[in-house]
Amino acid sequence: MTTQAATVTEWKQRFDIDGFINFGRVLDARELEALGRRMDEICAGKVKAPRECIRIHQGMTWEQPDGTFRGDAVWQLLGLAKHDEVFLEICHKPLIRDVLETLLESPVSYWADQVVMKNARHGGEVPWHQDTSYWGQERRMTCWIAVDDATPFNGCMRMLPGSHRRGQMKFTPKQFEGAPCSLLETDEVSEDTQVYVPVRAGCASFHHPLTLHASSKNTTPDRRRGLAVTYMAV
Ligand SMILES: O=C(O)CCC(=O)C(=O)O
Repeated sequence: MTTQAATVTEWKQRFDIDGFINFGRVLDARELEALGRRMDEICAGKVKAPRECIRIHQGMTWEQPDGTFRGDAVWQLLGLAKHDEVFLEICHKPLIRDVLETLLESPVSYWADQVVMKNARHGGEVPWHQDTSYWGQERRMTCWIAVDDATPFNGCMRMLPGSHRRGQMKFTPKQFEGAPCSLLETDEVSEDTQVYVPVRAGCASFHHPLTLHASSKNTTPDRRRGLAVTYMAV
């Protein structure tokens, strides 16, 4: 695979050192447009999705008295590849699978997907965490696709390079503004060595499940949507 600037061996070396890579483009213009549109249709209640896939910002009401839906009240979309053909196609894209197989050094199968909406002006913080705090230590890996440009201003991810080699750290469930559930936070993270991982719309980063990462609130007028697709080694 030499589709991006670096060869597959170079990506793997970078990944082993840092615990993440900022890979570049994974969606073409048609796929990006279709994904963004489908998210909006689901958030606006125009395309139906199972209610359990839609998590609402705490303190906001999604279903309005006049029967319409307030799109920016959606905090997260979960597991849509099991219900929606647009999500299904993207989550099973061969390029994404190829990169994950290279990084995990194993055949992989789809496990989960989630959209973190980070709506304009009230998109919430995601605290420092390792994905293994949620899943345990299984061999899984996430591809995070930007649907809008993710920047240091609107809440792109921040990562601690090399933190995947520190093993599982302690974490505590905490309540964060806007989140409809508690989020797991790892304390004692020194941000001195953090790096911002800005990702252009249609591009993706990949991160190891032990890599410490976080993202800040979005206080800008531009939303920042991201689709995280997780695969497991089989
Ligand atoms: O989208 C975000 O800001 C955070 C996503 C995240 O933590 C993840 O994909 O593991």
